[in-house]
Amino acid sequence: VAEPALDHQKRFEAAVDVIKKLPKNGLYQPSYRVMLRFYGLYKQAVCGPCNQPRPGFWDPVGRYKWDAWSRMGGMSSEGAMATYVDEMKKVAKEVLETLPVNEKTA
Ligand code: ST9
Repeated sequence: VAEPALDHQKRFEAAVDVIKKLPKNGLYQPSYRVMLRFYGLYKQAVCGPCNQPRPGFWDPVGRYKWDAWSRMGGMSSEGAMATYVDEMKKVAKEVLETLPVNEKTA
C-alpha cells in the first residue's frame, strides 16, 4: 500500500501535467474564476501559504493572482494537492457532460 501523502503528490503531479498540456484554445474555456481557483491551489500546494507583499496598483493581474493564493490561508500542501485533483475531476466531468454528442450512429 502506497504512502497516502505520496499518493496525493503523484495524483497532483498528473493533474498539473494534464492542465499544462491542454490546448490554450479548446472547446472549453475556463472562466477567470476557475483559472484563479486552480492557480491558488497550485501555489499553495507547491509554495505553501502566501507570505509575499500584495502587488501594487500597476499590476492588477498580479493582485488577482495574489488574492487567489492568499485566499487559501493556512491550508496544508497535501490538502491543496488533494483539492486541486478533486476539483479538476469535477471540472473534467462537467466538460465531458456538456460536449455535444455528434457520434450517434444508432
Ligand atoms: C479544452 C479541452 O477545451 C476540452 C476537453 C478537456 C477535458 C478535460 C478538462 C480538464 C479540466 C481542467 C480545468 C482547467 C482549468 C485551467 C486552470 C489553469 C490554471 N495549475 O509556467 P507558467 C502557475 S482545453 C495552476 O509561466 P505555462 C505558475 O505557478 C481549453 N497553476 O506558464 C505561474 O504562476 P507564478 C482550455 C499553474 O507553464 C503561472 O501559472 N485550456 C499550473 O506556460 C504561469 O505559469 C486551458 O484551460 C497548473 N497546472 O502555463 C489551458 N502550472 O508566475 C490550461 C503553472 O505566480 N493551461 N501554474 O508562479 C494553461 O493555461 C497553462 O498550461 C498554465 C501553465 C497557465 C496552467
